[in-house]
Amino acid sequence: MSLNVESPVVSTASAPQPLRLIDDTGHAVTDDAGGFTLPDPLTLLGLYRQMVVARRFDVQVTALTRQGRLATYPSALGQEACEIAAVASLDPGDWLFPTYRDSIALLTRGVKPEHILASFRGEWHSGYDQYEHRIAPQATPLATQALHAVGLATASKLKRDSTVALTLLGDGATSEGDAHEAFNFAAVWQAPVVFVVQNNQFAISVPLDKQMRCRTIADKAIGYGMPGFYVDGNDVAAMYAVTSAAVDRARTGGGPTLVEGLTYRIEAHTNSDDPSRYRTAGDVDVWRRRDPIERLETYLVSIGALSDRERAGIRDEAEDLAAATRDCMTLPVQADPLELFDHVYATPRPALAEQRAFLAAELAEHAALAGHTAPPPVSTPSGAPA
Ligand SMILES: Cc1ncc(C[n+]2csc(CCOP(=O)(O)OP(=O)(O)O)c2C)c(N)n1
Ligand SMILES: [Mg+2]
Repeated sequence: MSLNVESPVVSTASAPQPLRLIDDTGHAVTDDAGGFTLPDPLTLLGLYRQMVVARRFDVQVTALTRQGRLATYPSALGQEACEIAAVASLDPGDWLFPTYRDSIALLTRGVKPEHILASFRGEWHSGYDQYEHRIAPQATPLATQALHAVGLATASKLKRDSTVALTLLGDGATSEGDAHEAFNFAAVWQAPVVFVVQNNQFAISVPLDKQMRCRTIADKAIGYGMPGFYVDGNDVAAMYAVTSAAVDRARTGGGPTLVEGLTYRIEAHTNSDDPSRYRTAGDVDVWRRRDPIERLETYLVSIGALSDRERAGIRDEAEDLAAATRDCMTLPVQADPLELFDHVYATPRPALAEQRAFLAAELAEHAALAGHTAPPPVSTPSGAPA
């Protein structure tokens, strides 16, 4: 029997059109949009501001990796509509369960750049106060955060409070067992949780059609017994309308929803990936032309809701944030290498204790060679002095 992994996708029906409220040319969609309506201009202006600021942060952090000042950063360039709409749908008391890709979601929820970058600088995993921001640590093991979100949502339901959990997942993550368990438990327990799948069409180098054979990820919701929405993930108006409705539904006892945002990862998977090995510059250009920010900008200008002065003000705000982001790279990294062994087991295992002792001896030896009595100065992940 052949696994037939290279055969083309056999779909029983053609892919549907994603739900959208503003099309890629910046015009309001007049056809039926599944009962969803355009958010008011003030809400859209707020989303526009957050997207512009978030993109500036993202571009700045990517630049820091290219300068060798930051070891790694998974960019969300092009995915701002999904990220910002998801965060904007939540109340301050709700919980967000993000991935490594979702730093701009953290930023939009009020986490400071230096606290976001703590983990990318190798300082500490999750450098922000999770309880203050109600944001779980950015998950690197795929889809694990979806189960955590269902757990929190189920607890919220049992306690009869009104907290909703929203989790961001990648398209690739939906192939993980954890995602299926999360979807199933959420539906069976009618947990107040929203799954926002950012279908950026790649799991590193693997395109979506090499890892699933159904039309859309949203279709999968049917199998679990929850509503699923296939949305234009570069249309922030549609993403916001759908995720807000899903959050409201969860809060009022309606159970979970799966929202798929069809978008595109414009940058490499991370700065250590070379995407030219698996996609062409032409493919990327097609999606650059569907830019979520330009689309909303065109619409807002056309209805007179965005003036040149407002645009300049937002740009200044974004530049200030970029400067603050650069500045935080000069802060010393407060990392103690021996912390690596903490919080692994409640009672340290002998093998780990041995490794810890080995590292401690090595650090002491380096300190002695460098003429220090204390541990050597900590350097940034790129090796440059902090
Ligand atoms: C459980 C697990 N398996 C494999 C990996 C390695 N890995 C890191 S990112 C990635 C691709 C994920 O793709 P997707 O879910 O689409 O998210 P994206 O990076 O596109 O945002 C893989 C396979 C991992 N982090 N966790
Ligand atoms: Mg992906």
